[in-house]
Formats: sequence, structure tokens, C-alpha cells
Amino acid sequence: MSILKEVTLIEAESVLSAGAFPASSCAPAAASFATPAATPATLSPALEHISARHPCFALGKPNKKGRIHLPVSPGCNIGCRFCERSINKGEQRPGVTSEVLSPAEAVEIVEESLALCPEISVIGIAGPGDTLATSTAFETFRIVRERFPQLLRCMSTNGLLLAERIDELVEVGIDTLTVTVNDIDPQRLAEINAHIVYHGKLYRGVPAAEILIANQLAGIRAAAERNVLIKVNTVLVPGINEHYIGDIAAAVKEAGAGLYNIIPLIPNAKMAHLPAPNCAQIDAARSAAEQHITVFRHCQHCRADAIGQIGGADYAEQIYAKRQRARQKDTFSHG
Ligand code: CLF
Ligand code: SF4
Repeated sequence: MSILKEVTLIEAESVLSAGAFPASSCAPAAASFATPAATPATLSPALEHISARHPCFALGKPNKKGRIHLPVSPGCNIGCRFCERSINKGEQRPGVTSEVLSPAEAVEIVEESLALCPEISVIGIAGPGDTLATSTAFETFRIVRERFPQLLRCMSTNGLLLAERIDELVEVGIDTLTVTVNDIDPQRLAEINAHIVYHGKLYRGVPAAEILIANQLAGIRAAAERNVLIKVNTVLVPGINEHYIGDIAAAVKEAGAGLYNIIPLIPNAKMAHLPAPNCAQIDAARSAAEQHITVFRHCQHCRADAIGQIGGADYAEQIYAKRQRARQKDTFSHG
């Protein structure tokens, strides 16, 4: 099979396959909402400022702000072995959505959501695939920026194309960015990520991991230079990266990230046989990271279509069910 055919197959497969992480049962204890003693004391003024307005950049206690995720990015250009993207209503995890929206449909959803949940302060795009693998996230941000200039714009990416698309990202006015960096060692990352498709070419294993790591760190540097606030997510994979979280945190901090979030593995897809990290492993990883960078602890491992306050009521089911009912009514026929 030619490389191009293989790439096409992989891309098609990854659009329809499904993704990622578990909701952690290790809810932070009340005491842990306080900024831990090990957290570096020098927070940037920009991070302190955004902390009160953005639920996923909140330092200390949760800030009661809400976010809406617009699921407009179905495709992906890398192959995380735990990834299992899916279209369904029930699963509570990243990579899952009720439907994939067009940019125009996304605007309607924001309007309806703000009416139900005025606490929403952030429009985020986090999948169900990667936001930079296609251009629909940027198209959507251009439209929503016009209509809802008061809302922060937030994006999540695997970072493969971050450096080369940084000017577009700045042009659409991204305020906050999450880059998922699962390791900084190519040998270990190759155990977590099977392949990348980069500039039309398929790379596997260590060569793929080397490109991905270099591009992620270059992308974080480029975003930091442009004053975009950056959070790094790391999927904690027992037996692979669990003892290297401190090294990853130090490297992304040095590149310009301001915040760090550990996402416990949800054993899925090609990592279905692995155990999910337990609370002790998650705590140890957070403690290791906190030696280098401020750690965000309230993550709810949101679906790609989540709507509402973090940890509060979610309006996605209500809003998407209403859309589906309207569509059924429009298409109903006795014929
Ligand atoms: Fe969404 Fe992510 Fe922006 Fe937040 S989620 S794109 S930074 S607006 Fe937040 Fe949800 Fe955790 Fe993400 S709780 S999964 S960290
Ligand atoms: Fe799945 Fe996200 Fe990894 Fe792409 S970057 S393979 S969508 S988890």
C-alpha cells in the first residue's frame, strides 16, 4: 500500500474512532484548592488576571465560571493509543460529542447556551479531534468573536501544527491555549503515541515522537512569545510517564507554559488493558509537577460538547436533544 493511501486510511479511521480519558474519582480535598506550598510563587500578572474569568485557569478555589465547548473539529493528525473518539450522548470524557457542528451551527449553540447559563465566560474548542488538523476551529472563532466579543476564546491542541499556525491563532484572538504534551522523551512517547501524519507523510514510533515533541515545545514557545496564556495537559499513563511528570512539567514551564493539568488515563482503545492511575499515583504526579509549575486541580475531563459550569449542571444534553427534535420534525414525512 502506498504511503498516501495509508495516510488517508489512518485519517479516515481516526476521524471516526474515538478517544481518551477518565473522570478522576480523586476529587481534590478542600485543602488542596489552596495554592500548594510547592507551587512556584511567581505567577504572571496575566495568569492572575485570567484566573477569575476562566474556569480552567482558576487558581485556588473554583471560580464558578462556565465554558461552552463547540465540537467543530472532528479530524486528527496523530494517533494517541488511548484515543477513542465517539459520537454518543452518554459518555463523560474528552473525545465524545453528541454531534459535530459546522461553524454556523456553533453560533446558534452559543446563543442558546448563554440564555440557559449566563455564567459562561469562555468559548472553548477541544475536539472531538485536533483543532489544528483542520481549519474549522479558526473559522468558528472568527464568527463567534464578532458575535460574542465579551467571551474568552480557548483552544486545545496536540501541538503538532502549533508553531506553523501560530499567526492564525493570534489573528482569531485566542486568549488561552491548552497543549497536550504526554512526554518529552521520544522512546516513552512512542509507547503512548503510535503515529503522526505530518505534511502529508506518515511517521511511526520514535521518529514520529521526535517530531511531535519538538513541534509541541516550539509551539509553546511561539505562543508564549505572543502573550497567549498556555496550560499543558498530560495524560498520566501508569508504567510509561508516571515517574517523569516532574521532567515534563519543567520542560513545558521552561518553554513558556503557565499552568499544568494532569489527566488520568482512561484505559481505552489500544490502552484498554492498562490500569487507570489510582489516587496515590495522581497525587504523586501532581506533587512532582508542582515543584516546577502551578497545577490546575479542578479538571472535569469534559466532553467535546460540554456546556455549563465546571462540576456543575451540564446543558449539552438538553440543547442537543432540542436540536435533534427540531431536525426530526423538519424531516418527518408520511411518504
Ligand atoms: Fe475547554 Fe480546555 Fe479551554 Fe477549559 S476544558 S478547551 S481549557 S475551556 Fe477545563 Fe474541561 Fe479540564 Fe479541559 S475542565 S477538560 S481543562
Ligand atoms: Fe485523540 Fe486528541 Fe490524541 Fe488526536 S490528539 S489522537 S483526538 S487524544
